[in-house]
Amino acid sequence: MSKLSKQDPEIYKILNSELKRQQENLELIASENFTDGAILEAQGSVFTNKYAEGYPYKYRKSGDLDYNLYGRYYGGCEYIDESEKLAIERAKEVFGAEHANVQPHSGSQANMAAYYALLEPGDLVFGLDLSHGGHLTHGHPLSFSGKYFRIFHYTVEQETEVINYNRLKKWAKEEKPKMIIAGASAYPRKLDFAKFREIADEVGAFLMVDMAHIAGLIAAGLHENPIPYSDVVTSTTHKTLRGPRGGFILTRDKYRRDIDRLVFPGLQGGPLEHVILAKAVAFKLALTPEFKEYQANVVKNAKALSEALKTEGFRLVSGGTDTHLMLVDLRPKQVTGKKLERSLDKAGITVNKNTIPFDPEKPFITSGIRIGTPAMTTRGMGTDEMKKIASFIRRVAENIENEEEIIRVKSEVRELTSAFPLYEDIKYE
Ligand code: DSN
Repeated sequence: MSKLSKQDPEIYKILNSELKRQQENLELIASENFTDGAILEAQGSVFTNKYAEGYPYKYRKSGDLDYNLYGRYYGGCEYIDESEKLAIERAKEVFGAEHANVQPHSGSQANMAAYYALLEPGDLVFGLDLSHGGHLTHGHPLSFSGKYFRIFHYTVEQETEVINYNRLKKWAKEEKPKMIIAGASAYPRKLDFAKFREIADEVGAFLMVDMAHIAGLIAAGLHENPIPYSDVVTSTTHKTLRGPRGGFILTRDKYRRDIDRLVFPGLQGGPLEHVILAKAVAFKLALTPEFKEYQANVVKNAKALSEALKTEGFRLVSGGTDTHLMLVDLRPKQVTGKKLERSLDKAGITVNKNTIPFDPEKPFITSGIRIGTPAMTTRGMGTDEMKKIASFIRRVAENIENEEEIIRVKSEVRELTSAFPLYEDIKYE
């Protein structure tokens, strides 16, 4: 019997139920994935016990970063330093960056550090509108980003549902932002970082890229790398990158001290060194040929799923996808995102409702769902399974009040997932 089961059977039961849910359901949330067992092991390790405010290096007066200088505010950090140094050096290698800060607890904190390092309160920032695929921390009025900075939300073009860079340039010339954010959490097409840079240069703005969703694709060379074009790049480690839940920042050397100061002591205290240990593992795995092959399959599956959904009568925002995700317009099926999300849940299919550009519905109702293939590709599913999944979604959407059909779909979902085992070596019972 495990320690946890003896000490806290109530929590143990919840943990076991979540493992079962992940094993039995079809996980289609575009920002989720199933991380490697080695990463779970690193994250659940004794590194969780250690405080390590500071960095595994110090800056010399000259501005040089020196790993030989003790940069922590606590003793006993020799192994923590080795691990964090590896995480930093591997992150730099994966993305070809000059400097990496691997301490942000999350993507939001990485973004906060980037804004505060480069901007003054009240500066004008360009970010993609949340309902057009952007992110809360790209200037939503309820987020710190919308409270401390003036925000201009650029949108996709109504006819094409993609960013029109000429329009973006025109807006930038009129408004003169101090920073342009390129990045999204529900945008199915590739981002043109060279165009973003050109626009930023024309108006003298910083270019910040939030690559959280596409970091895995970038690491595998399947999406243009933002590093040559941007001043600072933020990301999470747990989406396509398939690492532990957390954030990191890549930047040019000229901003590294400002970014480091902002992360600690500016925004955070003790770094989560058990997560950093696991981030180091994730960056190592991202350098393997298997990882590149996995990312290629993620994209292949996303294309197959989007085509199959069209065959099943759905409309895809922008007509399809170049990445790991797609936005499905549910109006042809006369069902809302809220309703379909709930019914799919009953059938063991996990998605999230999502606004589509120019959505007539409120954000809590929505006309769309967002679907991604990273998690199901990790399980080993391929294009045949994507066709089955599209048919399941269509059957639920067309039988939203028909419990019997939903239960039939659920049993087929169980059959499918049981053919692609997940975490077989984890036994909580
Ligand atoms: N919440 C994440 C997503 O689902 O895209 C973004 O941070």
